[in-house]
Amino acid sequence: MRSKNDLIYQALPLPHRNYMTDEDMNKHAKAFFQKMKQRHSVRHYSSQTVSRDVIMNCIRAAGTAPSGANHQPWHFVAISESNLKAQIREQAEAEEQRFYAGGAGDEWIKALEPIGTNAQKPHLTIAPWLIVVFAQRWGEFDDGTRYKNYYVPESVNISIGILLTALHYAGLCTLTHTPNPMKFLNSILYRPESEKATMIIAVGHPATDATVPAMAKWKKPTETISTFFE
Ligand code: IYR
Repeated sequence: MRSKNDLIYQALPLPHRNYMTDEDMNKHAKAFFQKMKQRHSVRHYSSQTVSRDVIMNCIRAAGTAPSGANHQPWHFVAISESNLKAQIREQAEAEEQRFYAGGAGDEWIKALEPIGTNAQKPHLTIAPWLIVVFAQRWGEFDDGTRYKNYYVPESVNISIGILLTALHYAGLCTLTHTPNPMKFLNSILYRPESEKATMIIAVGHPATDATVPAMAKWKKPTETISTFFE
C-alpha cells in the first residue's frame, strides 16, 4: 500500500540497457510484427485447461505498464471457477440481448455484420479463464485517505494491450468483451466502489473447428495508419 511518506523524488541509474546494432533492431522489430500478425480475436474455445501460473505471469507483464504518476490504477480478476463464469455469462448475455435487440442502433448492428457476433456468448463459460479488468478511479493511502488517479483509461488500456500481447506470446487466444453497462461485475466479484470494470477477456486454447471472420484478416496498410516527417 502507498504511504504519503513515499512522495519523494529519487533518481536511480537506468537498470537495463539494450545494445543492438541497427540491423538487429530491425530483425527484432520485424519478428515481433510477424508474431503479432498471428493474433486473432477468437470466439470459439476448447475447454482445455490453462495453468494459473501462465495467467499470473501474463498479469505480471501487464502490471509493468506505464501509468499516470505510476499509480498503476488497475486490478485484474482471473476466474476459472465455473459458477462465477456462468453468472458472468448470464448477466453479460442479458446486456447483449438489449444491445442486439435495438439498443445498439441500426448503424452499429450493420457494422458488426462482417464480424458475425450476436448476443450468445458461450466463450464466457467454455474458455478456461476470464480476466476482468477493473480501472481504479481513486486509491487509498495506508492512512485511509484517498488520492486521485490520473489518465486512468489511458493507463489501463496500455496495460490491457500488454496483457493481450503476453497471452498471445504464451500461445493463448483471447477475446475482449465489453458488455455495457458492466456494473454487475462489481457485485459478482466483490470489487469496491472505487473500481469500474472496463473489459472481460476470455482466455484459452482455440476449439478444433475455431474460425475467424474473413474481415479480421484485413488490416489497414501501414502507409494509411502512419505519417512520417523526417
Ligand atoms: N459488445 C457486443 C457488441 C460488439 C461490439 C463491437 I464495436 C465489436 O467489435 C464486437 C461486438 C458483443 O460483444 O457482441
